[in-house]
Amino acid sequence: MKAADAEGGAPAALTLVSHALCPYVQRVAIVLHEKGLPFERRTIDLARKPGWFLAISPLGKTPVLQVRGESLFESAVICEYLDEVAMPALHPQDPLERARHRAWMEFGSAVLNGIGAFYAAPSEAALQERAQDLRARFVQLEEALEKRESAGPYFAGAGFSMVDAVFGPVFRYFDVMDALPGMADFALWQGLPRLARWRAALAARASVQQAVGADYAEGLRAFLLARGSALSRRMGALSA
Ligand SMILES: N[C@@H](CCC(=O)N[C@@H](CS)C(=O)NCC(=O)O)C(=O)O
Repeated sequence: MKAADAEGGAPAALTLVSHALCPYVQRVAIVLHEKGLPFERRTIDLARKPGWFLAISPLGKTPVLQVRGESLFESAVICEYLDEVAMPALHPQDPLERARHRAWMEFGSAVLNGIGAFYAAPSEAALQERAQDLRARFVQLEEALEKRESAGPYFAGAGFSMVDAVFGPVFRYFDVMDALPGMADFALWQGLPRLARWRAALAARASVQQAVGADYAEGLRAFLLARGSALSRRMGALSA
């Protein structure tokens, strides 16, 4: 069933106002793909926000989803809207279970903040601390996966859910960052088999793959190198 079947009408022409690297944009792109909803992208440069973008994005952030003349902002809200108007449902039916999933989506946003703090860490000491913070989050995730009743491979078992749409972009950072100098020393993924399996399943999912362009890895490396951070200096030392 497509959006046209849902109460409230089809979100006919959809435009996703995007930034090429934004993980919050990616989660919306993943949900759109999972629901088979065609959409156009309008990619902006967040370093030079155009006036038309500031006029439709109250917080000046991507993503914005344009739907029938309305501009929706905040990725979680956009994802919830899409789940209400188009099948398949990516949230569980049971309200308690749905609330639990929403809480883990929020956890995913906290991990994204942790990744931002890691790549922006100004000193080696801060980088070490931020790596430990990330590692602690990953251990929490492994424990959450361990408590599941199913074997996976996704967050809630065999079916793809909204939590998966949030974590696909989280894990994608590490497809680039794992290869950076000294990353292995942080042992971020060590001894976390359920998390590794979840990450691999998300990386193989078509909706997750299509959420970024072919130049994503190159773009992310350039972005990280330009941060002026401890991680940038490690990267610069390698390419010097
Ligand atoms: N809570 C927002 C976060 C979105 C966000 O932080 N977007 C970043 C890019 S990934 C942004 O637009 N930053 C520009 C800025 O803050 O000026 C959401 O979930 O949509």
